[in-house]
This record gives sequence, structure tokens and C-alpha cells, in this order.
Amino acid sequence: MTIEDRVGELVPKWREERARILEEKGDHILGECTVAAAFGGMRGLKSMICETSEVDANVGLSIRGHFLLDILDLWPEQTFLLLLTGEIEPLDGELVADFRRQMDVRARVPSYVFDVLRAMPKDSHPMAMLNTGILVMERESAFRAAYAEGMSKEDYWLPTLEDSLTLLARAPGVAAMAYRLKYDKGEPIAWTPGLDWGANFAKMLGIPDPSGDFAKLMRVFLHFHCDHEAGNVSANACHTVGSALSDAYYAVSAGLNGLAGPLHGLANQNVLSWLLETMERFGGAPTNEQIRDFAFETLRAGQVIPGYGHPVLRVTDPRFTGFLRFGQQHCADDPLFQTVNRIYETVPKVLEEYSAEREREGRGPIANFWPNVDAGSGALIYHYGLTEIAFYTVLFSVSRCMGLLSQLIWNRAVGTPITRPKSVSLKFLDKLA
Ligand code: AMX
Repeated sequence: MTIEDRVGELVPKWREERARILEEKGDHILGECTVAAAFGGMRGLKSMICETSEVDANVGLSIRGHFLLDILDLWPEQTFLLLLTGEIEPLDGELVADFRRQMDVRARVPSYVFDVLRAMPKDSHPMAMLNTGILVMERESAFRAAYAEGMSKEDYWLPTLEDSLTLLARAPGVAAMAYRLKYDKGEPIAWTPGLDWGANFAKMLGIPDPSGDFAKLMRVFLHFHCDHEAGNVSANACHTVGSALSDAYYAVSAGLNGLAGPLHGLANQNVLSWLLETMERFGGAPTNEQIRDFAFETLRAGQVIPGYGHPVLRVTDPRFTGFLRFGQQHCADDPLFQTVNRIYETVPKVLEEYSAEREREGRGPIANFWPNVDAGSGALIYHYGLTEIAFYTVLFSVSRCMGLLSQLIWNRAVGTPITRPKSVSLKFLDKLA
């Protein structure tokens, strides 16, 4: 069975379920939008549907109902299929085999992508390079071609799936191409047929990996960053653009442009800068007391502590816990990793104190003192020799393509309409009784 066959079996069920729930529950109220919520980024306002994953404030990410901590060992192929179908496929299952076969067929990055990336100014951010590389391939969209030929609405999901598989196959290659161009690492390295998605990405980056542990880290990294329900900036942006029936290339590129922001995916780059700055200041792994002082200094300079806090989570992010476990197994002696641990021991208490201080001054509290996904991943990547920290959000992006695309496919399959919330003016608000 192919992935197309399996999704084709599921589409009627998804449609029936959506229609039934809409019929039975259509009038239920999910939440109220206060004026404060409209000003405040609609934080927590229940107003979107997402089948692929859920983020509970107190336990973090679950993918199709499976808590991340229960499925830490999935390979990215399994992650994508789980997001897409709701089922955990064994690694030797036929859909994993089909995914790998399809990646092998679709992975070659066209030479015009290389030409475009090479023409970009040298100081272009790697995220701008990745997103340009994705966008420039839009001309190959199966969805766009089928739409132009008058495809029926019933069939929208199929060329969306086609585009998604092509994009997933090429995203590691485009990312690796951006890395090698930007940092003068030599010619692009081609996809290796037969090798899994994560190890292929590791290999195309060209990081020496005699132990194979960097490839293991890439598999873990790609698995953990795959999805975080629908309301976060990148998923929301991808969803909104996709809702206009812009194809997967437009939608994913839009989503990843959001991921490039420092309050979102760019945080992993900022975390490492802050970590390295701390170590440089104290000439090696700092003590907990030194970290405490440096953290207060950062906060008093009006900056955030990167990697800590979250719009939804109120506990340690399970993805951080997973990275911590990987680090304990593979690089427990690395001073950088030890610093990640010490920051974890110190920063939540600092943020708690600082939050109380803010409240005394009449400013709002900090809602969450705990580490998010970005607090630990960068140190592990750095450990294996990928030290160009501006590239870290690109790694995150390759993974996040899986969630963005599986959400897009579901929405196309069930016919989610164009997104169009209503805005109001200050004058309108002022007149409220
Ligand atoms: N350091 C210092 N201050 C922080 C803070 C941190 N780590 N986290 C939150 N705060 C501050 C906010 O800046 C805000 O201050 P303000 O009222 O003066 O503007 C106040 O606390 C209230 O914010 P909040 O309700 O706790 O969080 P939020 O939902 O508005 O923002 C987030 C969430 C992630 C943007 C914020 O915690 C932050 O900036 N963290 C650091 C950056 C980071 O790690 N981002 C990555 C998030 C995960 C991801 O998407 N990859």
C-alpha cells in the first residue's frame, strides 16, 4: 500500500467525522474573546481545529494522542506518518518503506534552486535562504497545475499530498545546500538512496560523523520539532495562507517565515548565543551563582532569557526533557551541555523572583518559568561540530515541515474554508457599553 492509498482510505472518514461533529456540536461555544484577548495575540483562544497534535499546558506535546515522552524513540518517517494517519507504523512497515521510496524518487533538488541561493547576498540569513529555496520550487506545484485544469474540490487533498511529499523529500537538501553555500563548505552533497530521512539530512550537511551519533541526533531533532498544534505563529501562518488555496510551497514558506522570528523558532539560535556568552564571560562552564547573576543582568537590560517561557506550556517542555536525556547519554562531559543543566537548575528560580519583582512594580507576571524546546537542542548540535548557530532554526524548519504539511493535507481533505476573522477599531472598542 502507498501513502496516497492510505490517506485515500482515511479521507472519507475524516469528512464524515467533521460533518457529524459540525452537525451535533456546531452551536457549542468554545471560548469568549475579550477585548484583552484581542489585544493580546488571542493567547489561548480556542478557535482553530487541529487533528495532528495537541499541547496541554501541563504535559506538553502529544502527537495524535500519544504523549511525546511515551514515543521519544520514533524515527521521523514514523513521526510524519503518525501526524498524517494517526497510526504508529513499525519501522519495517509498508508505509515507512513507501515513504522512503518516495523520498528517494523525489529528493533531487533542482539546479535552479542552487543558482537562486548562490545569487543571494552573502549576508542573507539561512532562514531567508531556505524559504526562498522552497518558494522558488513553487513552479512545480502539482496542486497549482491541477487547480488550473479545473480539479474538483473533492480531490484537493491528493495534489496537496503530492506537493507535501516532494517538499519533504527536498527540504533537507535545500537546507543543506543553504548551509554549504552560506558557510563555504563546498559543493552540495546529494541525497543517498536507501538511507533514512534523518541520516540523509545529517550526511548532506557534511558534518563529520564517524560514530553515527550526529545522524541519531538529527533523527531525534526532526522527530521532536515536528508539530505543536495549529495556533503557534508558523502553523497559524501556514494555515491562513493555505486556506486561500495557495499551494503547499507558498503556505510552508509563509509558515517558516514566521518560525524565523526570535520569539518563535529563532530562539534556539539565541539560546546558544546566550550560552556561549555566559561561558565566555566566566571562562568555561559557569557556576550556578554566576548563571544567576548573568541571568539577572540580562533581564535588567530589558532582554528575555531565550529558551525559557512559553505561550501555552506551564511545565518543562517534554521535548527539552528528551534532549536532556540524549545529552546525558551522549555528551554528559561537555561543558556546554553541563551549562545547559546548570541553567535549568538556576533560571526557573530567577524568572520566578524576577516575575515577583515585576508584579511589585505593577507589570504583569511571567507566566511560565520553565524551559521550552529551544533551551537544550543547540548545545547538542554544537557538540557535534555544527557550530554556525544562525543555521539552527533551519534544522527546526525541516522538521516543522512535517506538521505544517500534515495539517494542510487534513484541511484540504475536509474542505476547511478560507480564514477570515473580523477585526474591530479602537473607536469600536471605545463605544462598547
Ligand atoms: N525572559 C524574560 N521575560 C520573559 C520570558 C523570559 N524567558 N518569558 C516571558 N517573559 C516576559 C514577557 O516578555 C512579557 O513581558 P512584557 O509584559 O514586559 O512584554 C511577560 O513575561 C509576560 O509574558 P508571558 O505571558 O509569560 O509569555 P508570552 O506568552 O507573552 O510569550 C514567549 C511567550 C515564548 C514569547 C516568551 O516566554 C519569551 O519571549 N521567551 C523567550 C524566547 C523563547 O524562548 N522563545 C521560544 C518559544 C518556543 C518556540 O516557539 N520555539
